[in-house]
Amino acid sequence: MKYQPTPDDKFSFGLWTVGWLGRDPFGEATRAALDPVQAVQRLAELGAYGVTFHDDDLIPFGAAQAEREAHVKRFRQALDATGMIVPMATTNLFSHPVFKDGAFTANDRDVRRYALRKTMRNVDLAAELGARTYVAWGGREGAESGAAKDVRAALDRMKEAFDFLAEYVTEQGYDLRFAIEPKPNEPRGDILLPTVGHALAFIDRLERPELFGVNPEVGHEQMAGLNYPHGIAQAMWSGKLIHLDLNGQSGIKYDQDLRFGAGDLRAAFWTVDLLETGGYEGPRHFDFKPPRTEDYDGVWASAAGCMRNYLILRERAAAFRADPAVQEALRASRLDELAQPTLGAGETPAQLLADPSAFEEFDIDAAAERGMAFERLDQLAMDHLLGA
Ligand code: 3MF
Ligand code: MG
Ligand code: MG
Repeated sequence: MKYQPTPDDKFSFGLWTVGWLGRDPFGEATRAALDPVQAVQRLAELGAYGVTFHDDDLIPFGAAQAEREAHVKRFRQALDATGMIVPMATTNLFSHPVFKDGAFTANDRDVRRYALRKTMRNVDLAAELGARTYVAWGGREGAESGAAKDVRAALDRMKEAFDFLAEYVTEQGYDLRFAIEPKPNEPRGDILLPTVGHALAFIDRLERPELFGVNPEVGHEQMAGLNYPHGIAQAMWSGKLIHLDLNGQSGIKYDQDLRFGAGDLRAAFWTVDLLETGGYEGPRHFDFKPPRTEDYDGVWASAAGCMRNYLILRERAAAFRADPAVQEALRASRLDELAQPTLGAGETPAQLLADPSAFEEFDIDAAAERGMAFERLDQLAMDHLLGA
């Protein structure tokens, strides 16, 4: 069947996505709780290969040890029965009121120490379940007002936390890397590490940067008015795209978490084109919220839609790249020239200064007049995207 996902497609979903009950700042839950075991079974039936979780999605906050073990055991049995894997896990450092001022950067030191312990505990479980990526979204690491947070001190505490956790996984011998997930705001007025660029720069200041990458989410970059494909392209260029959160967003507003393909469809097309041609081999992970208008039939239709849209876009992007008219248009837009180094091999400043064709004899007016032919190229992309 066409557009039928298989485990080879590496589609994964967070337990908190299909398990979102529809509670929002203005209204109560519209759906009854979903058993994680049922989520695993349904996602496997739909063609996903993996499931991800926050500690509290799997084991209710504050559960006693015996209860904890029972939850993990049932989950593990569901994984074994379905062949689903856990490519990634993460910590909930945002729901409980104790994290109201953050976790790794909370002003209260005891809260920071508790956040580290909560994370270490779930890192252990992640490693036990075979996860290779540990996501860190610092949703409450931020502020609503100026003096409330000393940002430089908070970044010191953030670095301290991540250096410590990297030390811990190294000491334990876990094959696990951390992926920092940027977001500009919501639930805090302003969140630290608001964009992919901020996160990449932060990682460079860590003691073991090789153990870190980013987990960019479509909607989070778009909430900041940024171009998601450009963001993940820079993460790839830095060797730091180790995981990602695919979903949909319509412009600069609250975090919509629409199913992948909804919202900015053109950005979704370029995202798939980049992932499929750029050598990304990680999970195609969906972090979306089935709208609260939906019952559970609607939830599964929404989850299936994420995968279906990815597969349709994969087909359309491949057809775009294979089209001889597109290849011709790419040449007309001189993409092949962009791929050429600006300088000759080993060319020195003195040699460039001695090249009159680069300056003295350069026909500036002729170069300024040359059209770039981008509109024809983009219309070809549009034709492929629309199936014209
Ligand atoms: C919030 C998010 C988070 C993160 C998650 C880590 C609750 O906007 O995107 O989802 O993705 O905490 O994976
Ligand atoms: Mg989101
Ligand atoms: Mg996310």
